[in-house]
This record gives sequence, C-alpha cells and structure tokens, in this order.
Amino acid sequence: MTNQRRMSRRMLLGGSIGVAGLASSLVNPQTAHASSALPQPPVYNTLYMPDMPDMDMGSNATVGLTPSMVGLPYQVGDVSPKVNGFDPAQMLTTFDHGKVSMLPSRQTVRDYTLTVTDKMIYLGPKVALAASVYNGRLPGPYLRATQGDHIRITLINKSTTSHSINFSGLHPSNPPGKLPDMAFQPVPKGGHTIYEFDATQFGLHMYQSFANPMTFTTLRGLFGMFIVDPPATQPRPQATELAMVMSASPLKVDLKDNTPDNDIYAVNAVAYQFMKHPIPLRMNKPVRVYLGNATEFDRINSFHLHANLFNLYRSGTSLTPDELTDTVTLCHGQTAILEFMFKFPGDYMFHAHQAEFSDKGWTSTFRVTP
Ligand SMILES: [Cu+2]
Repeated sequence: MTNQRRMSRRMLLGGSIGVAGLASSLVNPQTAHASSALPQPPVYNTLYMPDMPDMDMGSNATVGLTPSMVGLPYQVGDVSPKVNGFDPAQMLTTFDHGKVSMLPSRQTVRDYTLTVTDKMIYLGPKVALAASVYNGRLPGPYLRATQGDHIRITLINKSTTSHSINFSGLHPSNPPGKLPDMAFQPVPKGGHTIYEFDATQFGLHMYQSFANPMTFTTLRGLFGMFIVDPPATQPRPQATELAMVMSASPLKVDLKDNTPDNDIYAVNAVAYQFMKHPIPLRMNKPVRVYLGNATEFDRINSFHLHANLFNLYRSGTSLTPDELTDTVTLCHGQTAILEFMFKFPGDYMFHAHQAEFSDKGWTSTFRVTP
C-alpha cells in the first residue's frame, strides 16, 4: 500500500467518527513539498512515517490530528499553500471588507459570507487536522469594518454538523425581528442564517462557532477575527498591518476528556511557518499587529518580541496604549493590537513566551531590512 493510500484510509476511519466527507478533500502529499531553504530528507515527502503505529481508534475516541510525533518532524519541511488552499503569509495582510453598499440613511452596509465546510488542514508537514473552517481557511477570514457600519453576515453551513456564530463586540443579542440569542440558535447542516448588527465600538473582536462541545468546534478551526476600525475622523496612523491568530491542537482527542494537551502551536495555522519564512519588514516603518488568541486547552497564550518594545492596545478599543512592553498574554478569545518599529536591521524572533508552545511550532521571525 502506498503511503498516500494508507493515509487516505486512516483519514476515512477518523472521518467516520467525527468528520465525514473527508475523502473528497484528501490532498496529494507530494504537493506538501519541501522548502528550498531547508535540507529535506525524503521521508518528508510523505505525510506519514511509514512505520507509524496505528492510532488509538477506540469507540469513544475521535481523530483530531493524524499521528506524526517522532521528535518534532514539522520543524523540517513545508506545507505548500496549494495543500491547504490558503497561504499563512498572505493571511497576514488579507482583510475581508465585505460587499459595501449604503442605506438611505447613508449608513454603510457591509455584507460578508461565511461558508462552513469540513476540510483537512495541514498544521505542519505530516500533521493534518480534520477541521471545520470558514471560507476554506483556518483561521476564518479577518473581517474588517469601520465603527458605525451596519454589518450583515450570512452563515452558510455546508459541514456535517450544526453551527452558529458568536460575535464579540457591542451589539444586541436579539436584533429586531430575529430570534432571541441569535448566537445560540444552531444552523443545521445545509442551512443558513443572517447575523445583523451595527458595529458600535471600534476594537479587535473574535468570532467563533457556538456548538457543543465548544472546545471541539474551536479546536477544529471555526474562529476568526473581526476588526472594527475607529471612525474616519480619528483613524489609526498608517502602518504595515499584519493579522495573526494564535491557535493550537492536540494530536488526538478523546471526547470524554475535555482538556487534552495541545501538541502543535502556530499563528495563522501552520506551525513554524514564519520561522521558516520570516516576515519581511522595513526599518523605521511603523508596524501594527492585530493579534487574537483562539488557543483551547491551554489557559493562556502569549506573544513575545525580541529586542524591541511595542505599544499594547488591549482589545484594540482605545487609541491610547495601555503599556509599552515586549510581551502580551491573552486568554482564549482575548485580543490585542501591537504597534512597533524596528530601528536596526536584522532577524528578530517573536514567539510564545511559553517554551513548550515555542518548541511545538509557535516560533516566528521578522526580517528587517533598511
Ligand atoms: Cu524569546
């Protein structure tokens, strides 16, 4: 049996328990190619160690991730954007501004569509999560609006289970004419619904699936950020803007265990992505990072910047910084805006200040040039 066929069968076994329909989204492991910059043993052209023991497939176990832990193999090799259908680097600067129109009152309306599908997402070479995602990507789109806009989000559920979305921010839970507590109304498989509210407070908000068990819907990828910019009369200063969501996953999940240990960590889904591919920045140019934390199963996650300090705006709800610091710690669902500038050229590491999270993928580099 080829490695590819072996992989397919395992994924199908996993899918029969938790996530169906994976067969159609299986990817060719040959396209999870090596980075040209890194030495690449041939084994990393496959997604599985050939002699990998079978996973525990007990009746109450579900496969969150495929097994790969022989050391930390995803430190070497690369996940091609073609495999996942998205590029973590492009995600840094890609914002979904919605389809813009205007009400007779001249209030701006932004229409967004979030389509949930089940999809295999490679969190590292040989490490795939049987995920549910918004618009084919993990994290979901980084939605963007301006304070005062009217927001309309159509959720289309093409996954195999019910979902709804909980939007952080400041708005009614039961818009006029809608059912109370919209966030808790499940949208069944094949269904759709529209969430509608005004963006009344600028800030950096998270959105995520609301479906039991919540720890597992978040684990599986149903989260994103919703950036509400300050009104045009008091915009944030010009800067290079980068969006990052911290997340993590266990390699396997037992539904009876609500607090499994995470095994792989990243910003924008793919472990070590920005260590292997440093983010290019220019000296003396202001940088703004929109940072969200969607890490389940660990109480906190953090962002630490080497050899520099950043202005920290907790939740992004103020234009006055809370602190000048080099580390921010966030609980699940918390956000922060970080503003900084590099005065010297060179490589600057940024990473979780928990050594374990760093070792397991959440380590990155800014490459600053004059
Ligand atoms: Cu460090």
